[in-house]
Amino acid sequence: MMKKCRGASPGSINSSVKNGKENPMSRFLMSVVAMVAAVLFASQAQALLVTNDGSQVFFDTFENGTPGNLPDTPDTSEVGTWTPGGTGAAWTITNAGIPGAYSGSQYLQGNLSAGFPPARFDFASAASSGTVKSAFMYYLPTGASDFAPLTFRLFVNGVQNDRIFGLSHLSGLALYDEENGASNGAVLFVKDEWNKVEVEYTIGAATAAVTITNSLGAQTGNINAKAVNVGAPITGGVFFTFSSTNNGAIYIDDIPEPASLALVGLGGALMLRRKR
Ligand SMILES: [Ca+2]
Repeated sequence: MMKKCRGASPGSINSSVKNGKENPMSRFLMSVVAMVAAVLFASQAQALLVTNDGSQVFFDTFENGTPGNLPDTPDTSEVGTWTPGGTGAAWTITNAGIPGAYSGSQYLQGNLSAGFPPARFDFASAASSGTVKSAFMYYLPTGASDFAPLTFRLFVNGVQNDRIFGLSHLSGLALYDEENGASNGAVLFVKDEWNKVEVEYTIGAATAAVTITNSLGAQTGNINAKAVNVGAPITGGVFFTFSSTNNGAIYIDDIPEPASLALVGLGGALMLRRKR
């Protein structure tokens, strides 16, 4: 989406110049197109790690921390706090250039060991109802184990066994339903590239919708909630955990904010107007 937004402005300039003469009407129309496109892209993007009924409850770009230090120091753009859990020392913030930043120049790196307890990072909000969405980027290098390097879970009250659902992947990189022991071979993670992970769950529902977007395209499947916890009272807020028993490194980053995409498009349109 970023590339499409960026590409719109130079293309607009070129198309408004014919035989060395500028066409003001063409430029104006392209400005309108650029602004409309910016709004459309903004409405489609999911930039936030976690929202509840549309409100941010957690967001971290990992850009404000000193590499090697945990947790990230929140800046004004970030919402909520998180803490390393389990063998939490395995987590760090890196700018080492591997695998290459998806957003900005820093991301969360898990240097994880096989076995239990898993390394986790946890964050929680006071929200206890509504539709929870999470979107983030996930990178698994070649050579890392396929077996559950990433788990993403939604807890009822912070107690491990009270989780509503958990998603991860197994050998073959198929989306795996932790609570019910089922793999979905139609939804696959891909190694050595950023995978966009989107999860949407309405608290109390029986399933969560998961979309994994990578070089295979956008793949959608469901994860079933743990039956005993469907409709259970939620007393402790909504907790999320990333954890891993992988023997190797994984990387997590944010997805660029819709606001910044809109500003890119709007800025391009305004620049065209100023050149009239
Ligand atoms: Ca980042």
